[in-house]
Amino acid sequence: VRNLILILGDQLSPEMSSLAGASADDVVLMCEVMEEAHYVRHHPKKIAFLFSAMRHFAEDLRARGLTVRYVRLEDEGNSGAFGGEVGRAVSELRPDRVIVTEPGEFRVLEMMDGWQRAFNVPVEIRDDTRFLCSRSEFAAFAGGRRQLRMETFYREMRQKTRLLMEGDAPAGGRWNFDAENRKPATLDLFSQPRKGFAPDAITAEVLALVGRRFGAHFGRLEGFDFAVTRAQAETLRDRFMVDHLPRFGERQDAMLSGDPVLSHSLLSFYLNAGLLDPLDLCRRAETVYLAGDAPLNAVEGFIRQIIGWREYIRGVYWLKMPDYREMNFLEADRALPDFYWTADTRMACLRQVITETRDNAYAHHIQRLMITGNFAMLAGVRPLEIHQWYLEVYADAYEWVELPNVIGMSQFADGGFLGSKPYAAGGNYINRMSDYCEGCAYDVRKKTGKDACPFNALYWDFLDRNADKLKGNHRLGPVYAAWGRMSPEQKRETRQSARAFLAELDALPKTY
Ligand code: FAD
Ligand code: DLZ
Ligand code: SF4
Repeated sequence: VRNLILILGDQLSPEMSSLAGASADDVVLMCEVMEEAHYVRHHPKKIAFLFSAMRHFAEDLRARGLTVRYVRLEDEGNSGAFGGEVGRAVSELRPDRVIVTEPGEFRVLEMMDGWQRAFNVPVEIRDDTRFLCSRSEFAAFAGGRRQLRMETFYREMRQKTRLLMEGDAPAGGRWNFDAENRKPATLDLFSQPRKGFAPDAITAEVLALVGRRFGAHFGRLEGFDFAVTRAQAETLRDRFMVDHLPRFGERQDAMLSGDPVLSHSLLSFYLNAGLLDPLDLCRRAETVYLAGDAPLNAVEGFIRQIIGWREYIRGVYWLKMPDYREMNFLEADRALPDFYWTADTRMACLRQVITETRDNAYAHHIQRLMITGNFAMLAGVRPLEIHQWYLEVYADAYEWVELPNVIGMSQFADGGFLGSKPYAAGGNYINRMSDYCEGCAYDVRKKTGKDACPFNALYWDFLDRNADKLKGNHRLGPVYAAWGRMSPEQKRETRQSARAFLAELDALPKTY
């Protein structure tokens, strides 16, 4: 055997750099390993999705004439780890070298760095060319700056890709149309039902396996209807372009019980696993705009999420790891409340988002940022614990994308390296952007007291508690001024309400 090419579960693209130049003299190794499914207790739908997509991809590679060594989870001899499987394949096949594409997690890259020595074979680690901005290009962009801003990076990516450009100027004369994208929740936002796929024989076998081996993990396996092949993911992509993209922008920040997706694309599972190509997706969205079938604010917003946020987040991850994982700028030290695992809370917003997360292994951006993320930050939950939760519960979660979104964007645990201010909000914001408060045991209009919305007192208490760290942030100037204008009595009541609520939270039993 000439080359042993390792393909990981989130590298399911025919264009993978590790596959460039592959021929019949090579062997492609794919393996289902306990270590990956267990290092955090992933949602069963995520495991089922990846195992089924991996098995389908192996069939595609075989159809291309490649030899695939596919190790199933319960195959005899499965060592249960990437290293063990590479070692086993090297000793049986004696390849001239091992080829991989760089992984999405620092943890896995560290393993790979040890293989050359451990298995006495050259190991070639290639760049992941699915991303527009390589790790070294991002490092050059970041330079030695203490703070980065996505907007600056995004403009460079627009120029690099030429997406939505008219000569050197952005289409429509502006780079960013977000100001038009903050429509609150109204019932006319309900979106078309999403297409799902009935399990085929491969998926049915995987579902039985996952139910048997991972049934105790948080999350429902029932109702699994994800795309598991490139062709199926492309069907979803094409439907999104017609049914949802035109309204993508205006409802981006809204949340409605009964519609967990609204006009979001629901494509992150497939982008991150390699079933869809990010640049191709953006080009298609641009074509819809150029044909006059979707407005610029929608298409620019969608493209910005992908060539802007997604690339920027990845850049920050590789720039800052491994220290980034441990960051805790606000010195938060509360355990993650049990209801993140049970949805058993009287707060309707959290109950709704956690229930949807359990059922679908999905929540959209504002739910992740302004409900579960916002609450954890206001309550002072340890960043590492909430990071672990996000990594476990969403089917699109890999550390490269999940960690900076949690540590940086949602918990402000990096002290403002990635974003300019904490995404903190009280009940007013949630009430404006969602219909959750209507069904809540708490009163969103009340600021303090036992039946007041807990987000209200927690919001001010968070700012007060962290004043020494946050007061200097110029974007928070107006809110600190408003806090300063409150009477001593109001302040005392607010602090008391927040403390009483947090004490109740700490007293809740642990069941998960
Ligand atoms: P859409 O709203 O349709 O957006 C289109 C695409 O843009 C997404 O598919 C995604 O690829 C990309 N995108 C949008 N926002 C971001 C972002 N902030 N970072 C990276 N890519 C983005 N995204 C993940 O893919 N995996 C995660 O584990 C993850 N964890 C998150 C945790 C927190 C606390 C927050 C606030 C955000 C997280 N995100 C994560 C980003 C974002 O919420 C999801 O990408 C998005 O909700 C996926 O749903 P969608 O495909 O319907 O997105
Ligand atoms: C998430 C995951 C799971 C649950 N299982 C596997 C697996 O058995 N085999 C595999 O190749 N990949 C799996 N993955 C995805 C990996 O965790 C992912 O490729 C690495 O974390 C690098 O991003
Ligand atoms: Fe959430 Fe407060 Fe609204 Fe209840 S009242 S749903 S706790 S924001």
